[in-house]
Amino acid sequence: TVSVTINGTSYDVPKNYTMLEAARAQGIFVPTLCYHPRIKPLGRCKACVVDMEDGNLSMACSSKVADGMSFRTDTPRVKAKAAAVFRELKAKTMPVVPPRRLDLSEFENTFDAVTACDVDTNGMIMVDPSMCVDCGRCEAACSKIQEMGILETTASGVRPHGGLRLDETRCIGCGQCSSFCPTGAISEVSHIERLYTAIAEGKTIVAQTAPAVRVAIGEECGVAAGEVSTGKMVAALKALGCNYVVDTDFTADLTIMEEGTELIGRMQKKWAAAPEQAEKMGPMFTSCCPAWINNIETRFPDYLDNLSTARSPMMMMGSVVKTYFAKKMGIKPEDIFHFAVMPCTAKKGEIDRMQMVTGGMKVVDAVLTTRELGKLIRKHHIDFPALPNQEFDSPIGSSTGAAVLFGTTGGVMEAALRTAYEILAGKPLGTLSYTPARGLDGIKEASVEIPLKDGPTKTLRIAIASGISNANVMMPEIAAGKRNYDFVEVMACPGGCISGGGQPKSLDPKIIEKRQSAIYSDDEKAKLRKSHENPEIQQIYKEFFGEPNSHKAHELLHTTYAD
Ligand code: HC0
Ligand code: SF4
Repeated sequence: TVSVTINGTSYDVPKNYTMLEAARAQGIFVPTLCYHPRIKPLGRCKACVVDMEDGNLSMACSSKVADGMSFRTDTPRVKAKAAAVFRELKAKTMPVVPPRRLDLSEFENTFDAVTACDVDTNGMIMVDPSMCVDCGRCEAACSKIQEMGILETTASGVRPHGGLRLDETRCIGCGQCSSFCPTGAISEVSHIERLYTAIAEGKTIVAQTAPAVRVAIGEECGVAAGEVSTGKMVAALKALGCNYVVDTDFTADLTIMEEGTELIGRMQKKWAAAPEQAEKMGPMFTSCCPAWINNIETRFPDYLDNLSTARSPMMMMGSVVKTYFAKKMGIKPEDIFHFAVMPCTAKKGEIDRMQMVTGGMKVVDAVLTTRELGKLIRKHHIDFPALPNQEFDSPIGSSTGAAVLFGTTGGVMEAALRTAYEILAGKPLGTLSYTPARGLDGIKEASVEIPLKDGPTKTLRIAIASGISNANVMMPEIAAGKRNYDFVEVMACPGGCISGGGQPKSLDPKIIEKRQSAIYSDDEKAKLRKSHENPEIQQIYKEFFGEPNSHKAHELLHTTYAD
């Protein structure tokens, strides 16, 4: 540690701290705007200046502490500087002409009514330069964290690079930019109006909720980060007018059955092939992250045949709700409005993919992000922390610990191994918590030895890419034969869905770890922890699908990709 004096009092602080971290650690307020704990200091807004002993002003976000240093955060000129920064921003972001709402009802399946002028959208995110304060956080999220380089911030606000419109770029819709934006200049395309319209039309409202929403929705409505709010989330959705609330975790278990069966089929062929031929087959990639699908379609189309054909759990739930569930409940599918609450902005694009049209229908009608659900809960004055816990609706509401793991990087892999290993080896994988798949490293890999129940021991080489930048490093190396895998999980957001682009905005540097621990604890608490043990999954195969990868399963639970 080093000793620093702040506002006349001395403190011992770690020597790698910035002045900002040193002050905040003592509870001393320093205003910031462009600073974000998960981005290297940008030093753009200058709201965080402090008064140094030598009479200079210094930016606290980007200067390190030194032993014996002394500075003040409370002098009149520091306050005047911060006030000037915010005054200027306010002037910039108060549009002279209020944005005009256009009637775009004929396009309602593509995007909701959007504001006029310069607002740009690709159906997943929306960019409104008139609200931009030029802090640069979105640009850093896109180019430094995701390494996509789609955006640039200029004096006239944020825009895609090179004068392109968003849908002319290779933006994958991950929404990381929107979760770092402090003003709403970049946001998700809102689907809240779709829900209100459906309620007004008297539709039967069915909601599904993603694994990662339950560990983050509380942050929007007065619950501490890292707590699991499943029961309150269900209660809040019922209070908002949902007739049924079902669990995406149920179809995460269904995904394991479908994708696991597909993997086993591929591996049996691969293990039987000559080694050279086997290597040429390449790995199977997971297909549940829509931003990853967008990325592979635009950047690596040669690998489309390596994507699992399983639809994402969200889309599987759409099919199940409008067929199996509708029939059981005696409701006509066209009278159902089915929406998903997701931690993700790219999911808003996934529901519009033409490959997902099933029986002439869109099976998921809208996607609300965790942030949008938070907004609704607050708008309707629902006292979230005080809500009683409610259960998901049967018979598509039960799930296992394996399913909730989907919400974090490595979780799909771990869930798949629990089931695939047991089917192949005829006995359980030694440990339920498979540590090589855990944690937040960008690329994790492991070899799993599987003693086949009817043959020799085989090796399954797995890898997990957390964040699209890591996937984009991995892909050319796979193509060059430098990385040889059998099964690869990719999630486009670093950490997986827990840090999805539609999750609550947070300035807590440990937020991803907190949400990840919540996911792991939810798995540990579950009575059943393997997808194939879920009784409602066994029932839906018995009553409806027959068996995994059956003809009916292919029709409703699998898809194709665009090249
Ligand atoms: Fe995810 Fe999913 S785990 S993508 O991250 O697979 O968004 O939470 O809902 O569909 O289950 C997001 C989260 C989902 C899907 C599931 C998968
Ligand atoms: Fe970049 Fe993702 Fe934002 Fe698109 S959605 S601009 S890829 S951060």
